[in-house]
Amino acid sequence: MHRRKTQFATRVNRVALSLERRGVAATYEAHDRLLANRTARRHHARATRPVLDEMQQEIVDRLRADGYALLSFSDLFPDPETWAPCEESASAFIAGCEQGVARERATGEVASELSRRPGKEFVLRRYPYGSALDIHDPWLHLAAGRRMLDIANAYHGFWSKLEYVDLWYTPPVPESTQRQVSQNWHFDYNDRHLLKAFIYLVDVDEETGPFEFIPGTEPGGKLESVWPWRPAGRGYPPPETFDEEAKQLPVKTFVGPKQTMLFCNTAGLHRGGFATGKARVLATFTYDSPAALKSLTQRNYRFVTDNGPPADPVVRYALT
Ligand SMILES: O=C(O)CCC(=O)C(=O)O
Repeated sequence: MHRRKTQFATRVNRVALSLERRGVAATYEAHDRLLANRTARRHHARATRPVLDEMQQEIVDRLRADGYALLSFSDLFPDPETWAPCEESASAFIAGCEQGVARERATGEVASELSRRPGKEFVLRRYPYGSALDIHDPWLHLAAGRRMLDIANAYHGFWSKLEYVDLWYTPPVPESTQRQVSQNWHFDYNDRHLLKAFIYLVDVDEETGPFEFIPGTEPGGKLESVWPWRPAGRGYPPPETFDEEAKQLPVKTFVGPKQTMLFCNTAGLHRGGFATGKARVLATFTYDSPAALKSLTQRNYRFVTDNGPPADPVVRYALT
């Protein structure tokens, strides 16, 4: 009797979960087509369009053609003054992670100052959910600056939201370790309009868990039918079969020196962070649509300000 009740409860849970997922997906679609994203598109269409310089335009063109654009930080930000505060913050983060990881290895105990998210413990994060960030934080300052936002908005065709700002430190694991979650091929299910920026904060080679992407698998891309995007959908093709299939596809593996910068539409298939030789460290920003924030995702930070909201409406829209 108990067993039957348990099986029944499991079935009810599964049905409830599936209904909830369908409800969330329907809310997303309504906001994408009719509500929040329509407003964001209208803002973009009505406001004076920023004039993109050659580099910004090239990034947008490459994103439209291939779903990604690879460059060096200094291609987009030639002034070394832009990098200086980022370097300082990155060095402090790396030093803290190295100390914490060394202590964990020595004591076998978890270092409580290292921030990990349940389900993805292999990544150490600079900003746990709910972190209060102001515009003086070097990464928020960079991510919410017009040089970055104008690229995101031109690519999306609407005023984007800045959903996520973080630094990730991924310590190496033995090669025999099984890949976990985002180390496997997947698409991000939380928006079809996704743009992520990654900046490598160390040199990344094949053994440092490089980011990988299959160009064309993003929504609207030539290969989108390989594993079609769905809101709240099955983001992970089964690795047992797909890892072999991927070998026939035009996989891009982004190895590169420190300050390599990559823009990518991660609604297409990607994976990364399987570091086996040395730790991978990067900065990552996500630009998405208001529909995603209304239904499928939430910001990892709280924007705080003493001087009222930012005066520039594009920046204000991205942060609030
Ligand atoms: O860690 C990586 O390289 C993969 C990241 C990823 O899956 C994502 O940002 O959506």
